[in-house]
Amino acid sequence: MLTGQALFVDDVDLPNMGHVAFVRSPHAHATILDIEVDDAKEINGVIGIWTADDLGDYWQSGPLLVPPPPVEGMTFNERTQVNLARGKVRYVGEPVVVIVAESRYIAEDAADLVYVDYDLLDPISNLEQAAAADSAKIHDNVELVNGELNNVNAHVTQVKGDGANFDTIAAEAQTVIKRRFYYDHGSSAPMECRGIVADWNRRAQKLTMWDTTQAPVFVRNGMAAFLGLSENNVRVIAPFIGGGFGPKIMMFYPEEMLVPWLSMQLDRPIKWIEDRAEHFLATTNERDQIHHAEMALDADGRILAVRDSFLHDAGAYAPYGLTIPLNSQCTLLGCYNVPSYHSTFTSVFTNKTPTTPYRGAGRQHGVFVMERLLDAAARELNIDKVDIRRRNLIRPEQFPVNHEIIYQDFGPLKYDSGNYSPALERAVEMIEYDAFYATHQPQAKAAGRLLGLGIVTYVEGTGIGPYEGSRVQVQSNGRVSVATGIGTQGQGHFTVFAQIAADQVGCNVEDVDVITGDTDTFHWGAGTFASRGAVVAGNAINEAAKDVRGKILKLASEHFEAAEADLIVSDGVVQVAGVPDKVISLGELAQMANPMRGSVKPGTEPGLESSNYFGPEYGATANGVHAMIVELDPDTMMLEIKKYVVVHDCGTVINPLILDGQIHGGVAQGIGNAFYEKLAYDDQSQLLSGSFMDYLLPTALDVPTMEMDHITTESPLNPLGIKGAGEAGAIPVGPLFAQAIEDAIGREDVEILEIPLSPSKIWELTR
Ligand code: MCN
Repeated sequence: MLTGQALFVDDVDLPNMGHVAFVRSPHAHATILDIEVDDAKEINGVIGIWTADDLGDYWQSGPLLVPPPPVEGMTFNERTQVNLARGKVRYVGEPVVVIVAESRYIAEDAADLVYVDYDLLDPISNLEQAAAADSAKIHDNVELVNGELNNVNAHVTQVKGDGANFDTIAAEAQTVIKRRFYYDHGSSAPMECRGIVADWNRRAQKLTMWDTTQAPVFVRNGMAAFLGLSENNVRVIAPFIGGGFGPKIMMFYPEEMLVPWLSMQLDRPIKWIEDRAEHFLATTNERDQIHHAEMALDADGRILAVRDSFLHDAGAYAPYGLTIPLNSQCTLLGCYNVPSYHSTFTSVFTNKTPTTPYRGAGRQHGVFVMERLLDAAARELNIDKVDIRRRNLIRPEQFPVNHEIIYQDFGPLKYDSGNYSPALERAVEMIEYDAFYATHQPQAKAAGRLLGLGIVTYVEGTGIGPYEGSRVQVQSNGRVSVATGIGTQGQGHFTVFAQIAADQVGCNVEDVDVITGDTDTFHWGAGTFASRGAVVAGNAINEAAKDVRGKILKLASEHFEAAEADLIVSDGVVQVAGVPDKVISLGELAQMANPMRGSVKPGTEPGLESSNYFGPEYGATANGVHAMIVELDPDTMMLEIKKYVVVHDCGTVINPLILDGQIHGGVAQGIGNAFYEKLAYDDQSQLLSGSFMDYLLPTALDVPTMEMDHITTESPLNPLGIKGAGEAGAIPVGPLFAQAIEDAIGREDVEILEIPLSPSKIWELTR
């Protein structure tokens, strides 16, 4: 990758390839009166132009990706995205016309000559406005919920314990903390935007698709179904990808649906590469939520009950389902004993780009609410902020913990295992909590400097099913190949999966070749999301490699006429213990397992090969603590991170270097989301920060060196004892910033209830 030799989608260059440009809506909410394409068709080099009317039945989108959870009494209005807008546009950037030309230049020129006549409707740019009973309707036939909530995608209530009686509990509590919280939109901003090349080979009746997807098997299955092909006649390759971070799981984007269809229509390869401006408008993003949350506590600061009601912004369509708000609802409970919980969310349609999971996938919203409520309670009850957390942590003997509500995998929200207190105490020690408050902060204050400390905890539900699979094979040259169905976006899967296979088989890690993200190489699986690769694909590889090891031992024991127990497999050779000349390489054994003379006996198979699968009973819960010290410039409110500490528990660590890299990356994104980045919309739902001139990503200068430590609490749910880690860095950074900045400002009347922050936001708050 670093030398530019890796294959990215834009590197795929096929003979006779047509290039796509889209005409996208410049308006957030409008009726389409007329579309005029004749002038565009006149341009030399234009191959074809399609509007929704030209697509026949294909104008409508595919099915919902994740169906609604089985929560009793919920409302769910399914509105998936259409492939090209017909009659109405619902967000800026929605595709209206698709053009194929001999080059992208020609296609873009033609796009300029397409005239669309719009009649403007009231755009809905804000969540509370969208939900108001008298607001404009974004979709037809979406009835008011409870006679008052408009534009509802979903309305879901989940209750734990005595949560329904929150008012009674609150009446007897020492204190009740009640706040409104706001978490704004953000973009995942990968280095590489989306891209698709599709090549329909009529003679072979085979569609090959290179796609920047995180879920190649799902895309293969979906495209086969939409195009009326067998799954074996579609090959989806997810090559190297410049970052996925969630939005590249989304199926099916209109572009993903249309490019293969166009290849079949035109009988030639078709390519579409998303540019950055399109990415800001047309790739899903995440974040907008407004919470009204309450926490009842006793005099010792123990949580008695929490009640939360929140609005979640689905955007103009909700093709993905309810993963984000469900994650917010579930992750809010965090590391704490919350005996009673009442949570309602209303996912509403707005005239904005659809929202789908982005690293953390709604978990950070829940953590923000919980940690901020605890901070406010600590202040009110005059309890130290670490103490209030200590008093509420779930204890090791309480696991497994069943929270009684439904999680994103549709099973009950259960924590499999954990040891939360040592992680908190280690972070307290590493950030030098006591010394900070005894010495550093008072000294700084005396010198007119604003130093603040933040310390927050979180859980991350990881490693959910349904399953992944793997095929492990010893090749006749002695190399071991591993194939799995998930895609890779930079998580280091090639290394860690090789480690797992090498450990099991008994070879060197350099002798393992890993293939991910090619549906012709491995047929089954789900994809890379929800920090599940290590747990689910990792354990599938472990199982398949175990089988292969069994075959190696069996064959070698026959060959040497020695008991399997006397064989040692390591460094790619099998040896009879204590007999140095009885040694054979794995390559030679693989050749013997594929006989050119004699036969493979009934009930046995050729080769040293196995496919195996792993599906966890439910997700493994990782946890952690982030702590940081910041200094605020009192004149500019610019912030400097003096120290950043992460203590993390993801069970068995496969590769400490990769794990640290994952956490660095997550924290960097968390810092961006907490302090720099914001998808700012005006009241017409026009994006104001749609380029990197305005959408501010943190750079290496803004992201601090991190000090890290790991606690290991193995998950009982998988043989390797792993929990996922891919999103952990990003999850608790918002409340961490809020707490540390509040602490630096050090005024009773300044409380931070929204994310993202910025110097100007802090300035406003302090004035
Ligand atoms: N790992 C480990 N030991 C553990 C847990 C994980 O060594 N106990 C390693 C894994 O083997 C893997 C990596 O850490 O190499 C991440 O593992 P895991 O938590 O299973 O996450 P996934 O492999 O499922 O990756 C998805 C996750 C998600 S959901 C997002 S979003 C995200 C992330 O990974 N997107 C990323 N990290 C990313 N990193 C890069 N470079 N690019 C992205 O798009």
